[in-house]
Amino acid sequence: MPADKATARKRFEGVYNTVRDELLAEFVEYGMATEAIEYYRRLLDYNVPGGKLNRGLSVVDSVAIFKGRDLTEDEYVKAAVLGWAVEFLQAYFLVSDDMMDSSITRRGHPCWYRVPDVGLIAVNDSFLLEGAIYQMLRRRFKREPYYVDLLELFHDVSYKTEMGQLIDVLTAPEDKVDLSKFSLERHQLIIIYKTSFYSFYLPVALAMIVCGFSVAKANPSDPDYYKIAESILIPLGEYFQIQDDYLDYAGTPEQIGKIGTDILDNKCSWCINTALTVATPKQRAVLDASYGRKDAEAEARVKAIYKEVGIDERYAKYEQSAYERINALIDQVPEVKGAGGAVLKRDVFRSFVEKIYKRKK
Ligand code: GPP
Ligand code: MG
Ligand code: MG
Ligand code: MG
Repeated sequence: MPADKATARKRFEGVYNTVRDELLAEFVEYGMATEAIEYYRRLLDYNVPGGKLNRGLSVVDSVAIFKGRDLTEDEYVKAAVLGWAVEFLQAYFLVSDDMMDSSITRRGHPCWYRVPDVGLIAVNDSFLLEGAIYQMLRRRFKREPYYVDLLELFHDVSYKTEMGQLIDVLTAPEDKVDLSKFSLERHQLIIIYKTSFYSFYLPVALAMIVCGFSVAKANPSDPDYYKIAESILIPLGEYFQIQDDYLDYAGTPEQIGKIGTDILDNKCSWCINTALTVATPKQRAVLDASYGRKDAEAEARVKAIYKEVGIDERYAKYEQSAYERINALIDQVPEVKGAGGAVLKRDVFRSFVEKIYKRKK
């Protein structure tokens, strides 16, 4: 990792320690039992830091790009707390997603629900992770004129992600494999809702709110900056989730920090949908008989068909075309001044693309 990136990460992680200590201090103030305080600390440290931190760091980076200068200490801490709020949201989703997906490992460690003494308590733990977001926001932003905008954004994006998770799991019933239910259109709907809004739109929209892009238009003729941002960040999120789907099949556990479960779990993933569009009747019969079965040999047969139909080459082609298409969209962003004086800079979007292009984890 380049030195400046490592320094940025360190500084950002310093704010996590502050936030965690404030949350723990609240537990003390509420008179929580010592064992609950210790459990809560373990829950936070196990699940919140330790990821790639792309989403959280993007809030800080986006605020700095919008402002076009170094941030003051107060501006930095505010942006970093919002970044950590996104990371808490992600932790909340991942703790529950891993239970729903029966996953084994996450970030190179057992999934939280599989840690001894945790089990189904992880359901409540995920609620605590979500609740912590609103404690953090209240402490730092209650007096800001945009406080309600922040709350509404978190609520709205959470709801959309939960809708996405709903169609993800409904399209992947454990006991009824029916590949005719799958399609690239269904896949697109799932990934826009389950991933794009919270992973890409949310960090930039948060930065926009603190930089003074008004949520309500001052004049009807003003451009809708949030819609412009969404029109780039949603396709970018689709690209990111297609990478996630591909790496679930092609990545090693050492590389991606998790063991892929999409084939076993009957998931409506980009790989199976792409294979279905080109499979011969014979290959299709193997997929019908082997997909979504909790059985390593059946999984290997599906992977063999993926190889036969050239998934790796198809993915490389997809990745290149997505990269070019998204860059062309970014070229069209109008870099004009918003009502608060901030400019919707193209570099905010470009820095995202560069963070994920050809990622291997
Ligand atoms: C990623 O899906 C989507 C989420 C983590 C959103 C979950 C939303 C909830 C409301 C729980 P995934 O299952 O492909 O992710 P991974 O591969 O990391 O398990
Ligand atoms: Mg999952
Ligand atoms: Mg999932
Ligand atoms: Mg996945």
